[in-house]
Amino acid sequence: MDLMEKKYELFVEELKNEGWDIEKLISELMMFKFELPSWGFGDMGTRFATFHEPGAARNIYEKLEDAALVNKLTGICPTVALHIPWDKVDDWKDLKKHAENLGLKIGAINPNLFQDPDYKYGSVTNPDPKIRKRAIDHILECIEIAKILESDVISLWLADGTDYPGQDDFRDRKKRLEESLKIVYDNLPENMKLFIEYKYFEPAFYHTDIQDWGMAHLLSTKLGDKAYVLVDLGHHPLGANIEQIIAILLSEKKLGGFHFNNKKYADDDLTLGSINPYEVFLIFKELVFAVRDSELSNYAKNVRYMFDQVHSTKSKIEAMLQSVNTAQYILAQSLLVDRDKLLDYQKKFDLIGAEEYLLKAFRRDVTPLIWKFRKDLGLPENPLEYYRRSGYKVKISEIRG
Ligand code: PSV
Ligand code: MN
Repeated sequence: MDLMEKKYELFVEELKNEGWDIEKLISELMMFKFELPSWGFGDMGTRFATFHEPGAARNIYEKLEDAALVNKLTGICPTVALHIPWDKVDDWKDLKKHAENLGLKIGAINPNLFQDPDYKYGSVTNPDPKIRKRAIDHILECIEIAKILESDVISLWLADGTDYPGQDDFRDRKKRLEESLKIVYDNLPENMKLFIEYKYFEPAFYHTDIQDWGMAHLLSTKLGDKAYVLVDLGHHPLGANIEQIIAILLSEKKLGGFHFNNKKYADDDLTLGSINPYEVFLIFKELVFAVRDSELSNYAKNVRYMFDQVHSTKSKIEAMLQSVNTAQYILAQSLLVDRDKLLDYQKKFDLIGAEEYLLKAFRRDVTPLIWKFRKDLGLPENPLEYYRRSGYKVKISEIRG
């Protein structure tokens, strides 16, 4: 018996003594899938510079190939989000076939309403009806693309906002926003969801039109059952209690999905958990509680976990493998929190007991559980190390230049 097997047996023993069902934990772990962003594999930068990484994917076909490798090594990333027009191709059916041949499906379609000079003063909120129509038409085009690719999510983020007080009228902009989104919503097929992403500042500096989860929730509630809020972890002011936002949105069944990343100062797009892993744990705890709650379970199992990270200084494929590993590791830790046990401490107002109970799970070495998960699926024990030894990087550097 090798060392990992021994460790696993001890771990199982320990968990059994605490009343955990190991098979159930493994199947829960299996339930969580993480979507990769196409834009995380190409050369992307900051507004200061874009550094070229040798071998970085040059187009959507190559991005899908790199994403497929991440999925092959981790077993939990079967879908890839696209950004239109960054990933636009002439033949969508061919792209779909390419994805399928690689064992992938296309995930969320992200319209791009922030690059065109026409959107200088806004897209769907623009005072000019011609520009509003142009923006709406682009989203409708994305719905058509989603239909061909059999994607069931349109993920909307707006750069709309103003830079100076008095620049435009808040209430008029809200009205235009609601009217535009209504047209989009009415064109969604039955099985398609609209995710509404918020961001409290940037690129507009005075106000943004969908500034926080309250506004995204208001819009999605007015629109209807197919509209949900998307939480990008980097889109909150410093110190915001994101796990509370998650709990509230879950209780309203209005959380659609995530854009995982981590921030230090602003929308830094750093890898998940690199700055504050405890926050990630507390967020996952809310998700695990919801998945285990009979009233919320069916809905909560459909929440989408997507990464929205741009690795301008880290090696891209490695950073993605690192992120997926972090997500799964912290998820495994949060699976080891039993809500009823926590409630017992809460009922007794035992603050220290409750916190220590959480910290015990957060500090736990869950490597044996992940090891078993990967072994059962025939995956490498350590995807990142496997990748580093695989020679893939050298190969793509040669081929792609
Ligand atoms: C905006 O900051 C954002 O989070 C949106 O999700 C965009 O689609 C994405 O980043 C692309 O960079
Ligand atoms: Mn995002």
